[in-house]
Amino acid sequence: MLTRIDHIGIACFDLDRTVEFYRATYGFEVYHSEVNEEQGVREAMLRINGTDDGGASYLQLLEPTREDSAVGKWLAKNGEGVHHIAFGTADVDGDAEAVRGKGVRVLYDEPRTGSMGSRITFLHPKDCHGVLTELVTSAPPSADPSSAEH
Ligand code: CMX
Ligand code: CO
Repeated sequence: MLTRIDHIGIACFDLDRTVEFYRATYGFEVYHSEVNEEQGVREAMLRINGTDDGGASYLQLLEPTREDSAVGKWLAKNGEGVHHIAFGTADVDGDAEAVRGKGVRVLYDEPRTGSMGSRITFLHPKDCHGVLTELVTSAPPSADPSSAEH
């Protein structure tokens, strides 16, 4: 069951400048940052609010690490902007299978590693009315290697 907006993914050309925009304009601070080579992104998570399922909602700012990555290709075509939305669930495997059973293409056979040790998968935007949609199960706090220092 999808219980929150986990994050909104925003593609940018310059992560540091975009982080500074969100800090200077709204006062949002970086909660966590990492490079995910599999996804081809350098990213910063800005925590916006906690949610009543015990999780949180973030902005995920994304700079491509290579031109042929999903975000690199998208930026070249569209410029900066909202790239995807992500719903949080306690069971990404089960929810991905349920969605697949409804005829929506799930891009990965098995969830992969996302921000802060989460497990993620994606639904094809052409099957979701033009919205690239991610499903996320957060790592339990103790299993998140970054939780101590973010
Ligand atoms: N939102 C909406 N539509 C999108 C899209 C997006 N983010 N990305 C691509 N599309 C559309 C394109 O506009 C194109 O439509 P048209 O044929 O009408 O022009 C179509 O989908 C195919 O796009 P493409 O440029 O040829 O790109 P690919 O098919 O090679 O890749 C996708 C598209 C969704 C399969 C790929 O982006 C993907 O695998 N995404 C999942 C992984 C990802 O996005 N990782 C980065 C984020 C990591 C994280 O969140 O942690
Ligand atoms: Co994401």
